[in-house]
Amino acid sequence: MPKGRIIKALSGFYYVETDGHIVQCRARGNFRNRKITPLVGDWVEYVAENDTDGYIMGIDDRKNQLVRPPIANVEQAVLIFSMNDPKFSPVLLDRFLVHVEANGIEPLLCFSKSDLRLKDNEDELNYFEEVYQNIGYQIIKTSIYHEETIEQLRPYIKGKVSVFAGQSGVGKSSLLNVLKPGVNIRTDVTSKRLGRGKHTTRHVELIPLNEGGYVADTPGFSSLDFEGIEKEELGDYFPEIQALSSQCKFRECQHINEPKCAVKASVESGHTARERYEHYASFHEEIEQTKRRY
Ligand SMILES: Nc1nc2c(ncn2[C@@H]2O[C@H](COP(=O)(O)OP(=O)(O)OP(=O)(O)O)[C@@H](O)[C@H]2O)c(=O)[nH]1
Ligand SMILES: [Mg+2]
Ligand SMILES: [Zn+2]
Repeated sequence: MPKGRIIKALSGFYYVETDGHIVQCRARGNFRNRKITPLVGDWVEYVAENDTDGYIMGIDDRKNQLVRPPIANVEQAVLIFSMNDPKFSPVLLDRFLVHVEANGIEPLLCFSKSDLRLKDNEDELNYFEEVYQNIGYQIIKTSIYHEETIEQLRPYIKGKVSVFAGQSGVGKSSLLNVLKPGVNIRTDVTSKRLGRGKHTTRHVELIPLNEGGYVADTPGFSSLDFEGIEKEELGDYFPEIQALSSQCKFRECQHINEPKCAVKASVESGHTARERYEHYASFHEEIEQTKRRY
């Protein structure tokens, strides 16, 4: 049976790329009895009815699978956060980072719309840049109006399967449009009143790059819950907290109320960013509250 990769899913159809051409498929295989739905990024086996249409019969095991955005076999998550319009949100960035870390996917931080950087949030942005760099995250700053910033991003996405994630209006589709001139993905002005995007992109799609590799453009969203993540494992998804946890007095330390906690000591001495710790504590609380409700 021929094989290919799903690069787009829309209204019950799966667009399977194989040897540079696309076969439009419906799902038919017995994976449906196992309640598995094909995802963009899946490697599938299909039967072709003709050159352009076919049926998906089987899905290969996935290396990983993101729920939001729904996509499989991702090698890198590019977390796009605009410096302005919508306003830079470190707490939302940490939410995304927890999900990416929990899925074992390599993150790349992209601070977009650098041309809109304001004088009055300059200090805040510089501060967070240093915080994330100290943890070991790579940061790229981009503006679709400055070609040299796009050239800086290019080597990081070449040859890989990357997903562009971030809230609506941060410029995910716009970045793809400049990375691959001619793709003409719809973008829209962010709503003035809310300072948020209008959810212009409505489906997940893998775009093949000329230099090799794929980028998944995805619809933005502004909330992300911690379903499937236990509070006991949350610390593992903050690399700097994870690194300190072996020095806490208690082996199962959650770094909340325990005495002799190396993480809290590190926050007090200024070695661990307080904001990151606060986000950790509030996510921890949120997971606990959600559990209690059921
Ligand atoms: N000034 C400036 N504006 C940008 C930049 N990148 C994108 N924009 C604008 O931001 C708005 C939203 O861009 P989109 O690319 O649609 O954002 P998106 O992240 O794809 O949004 P959704 O599809 O809704 O998730 C558009 O008006 C873009 O022109 C940038 O680097 N600088
Ligand atoms: Mg978009
Ligand atoms: Zn601790």
